[in-house]
Amino acid sequence: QVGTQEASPGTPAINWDAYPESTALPELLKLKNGTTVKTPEDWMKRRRPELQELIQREMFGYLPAAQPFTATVTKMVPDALAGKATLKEISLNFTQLPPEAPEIRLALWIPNRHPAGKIPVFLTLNYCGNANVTTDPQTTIHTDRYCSKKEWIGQRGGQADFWCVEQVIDRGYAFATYHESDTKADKNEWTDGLFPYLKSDQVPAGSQPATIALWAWGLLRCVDQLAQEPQLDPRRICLLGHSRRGKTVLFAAAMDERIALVVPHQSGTGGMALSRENNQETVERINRVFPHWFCGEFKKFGGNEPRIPFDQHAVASLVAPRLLLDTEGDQDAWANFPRSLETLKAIDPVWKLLGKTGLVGSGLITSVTEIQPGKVGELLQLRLPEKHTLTNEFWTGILNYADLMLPKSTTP
Ligand code: GTR
Repeated sequence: QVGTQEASPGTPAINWDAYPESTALPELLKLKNGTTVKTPEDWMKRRRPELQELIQREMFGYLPAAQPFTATVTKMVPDALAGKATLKEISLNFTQLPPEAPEIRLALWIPNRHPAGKIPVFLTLNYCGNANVTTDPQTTIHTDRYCSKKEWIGQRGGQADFWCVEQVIDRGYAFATYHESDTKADKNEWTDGLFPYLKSDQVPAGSQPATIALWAWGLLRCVDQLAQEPQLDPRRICLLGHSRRGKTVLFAAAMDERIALVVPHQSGTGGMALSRENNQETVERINRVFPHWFCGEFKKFGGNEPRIPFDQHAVASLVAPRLLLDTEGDQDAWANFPRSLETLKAIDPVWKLLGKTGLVGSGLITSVTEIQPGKVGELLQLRLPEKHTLTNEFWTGILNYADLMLPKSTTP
């Protein structure tokens, strides 16, 4: 059972010899066999797969393999958002899973006015249903999925000010989203969503995909679909998630090179913030309060952080050489932005090894006007005077950064 903290009677004790203690961050540019990583090929072909294996086995659980699906457009609204966008609601039905396995309901708004060429897209994971992300009266409301905020179930636009979909559309980007409970409810129960269908007998109980891995899997199936959408640019697929969903998008981008830009917004512990010397949310606390987010193996590290054979810099390093924008609020008591900036510093050598700029200067900016050519690299922390939330000012920074740093448009 994923999320079980107690070893059942008869389970052998953890062999701590395999997890030597180190208060220093484990080295990124060294293979398991001790050889130094010297070339981009050493990194991409050898070290990256080693780290992907490690973070899945010990933290997130193994990401299930992709599944084929049929994509059915269940609704098409050419004049959504007061005529600014075309809304496409697409249902992803997994053809090799039993028919009772849930579908993923992807909502996609494509700007009706945009620069020539293929359109970049932001894909997000939402808390409480697609109708909650905008006040657009045309989005279908679903009430059959779990949401911890009961007042949002069946309600429209509860988080419209947070997702700022119109702002994204006005800037010429498409916006896509799915409700996390399509894949897994945010609770320590394992009978709903896709877990019953995606768990594998080949994987040890302690490394079954936990909630964050299942959410990430759903995002990557949405990417499968977005990459096929004729108007969208498959080279400019961006992922954004907040907090627990920030942890999720970081893991998804670490596992899949199709993501051009990832924005783990205020992702904190288990996301961009290092677990070692984390004086805000400890691994012990996150495992205790949210036992379903990470796999069973991760439980042993609560109070034993120096024994984690990697740290969050290893997760973030897997995004190299792509774009990683770490957005933080300086009044956010959860996300530990100083320890997230340390992660950026620790991974910078990987971008440099791959011939990229990585960090420019300290890597920290505190205003969106600082996003200028030559002033920012593929790695950046944008820290605004905000709390634990997403605002239009963050979106302005994110979209300015995307305009500047994403590859130029592919011709239609
Ligand atoms: C907190 C949790 C954080 C963060 C946050 C959120 O309670 O401890 O790690 O994920 O929730 O998702 O808003």
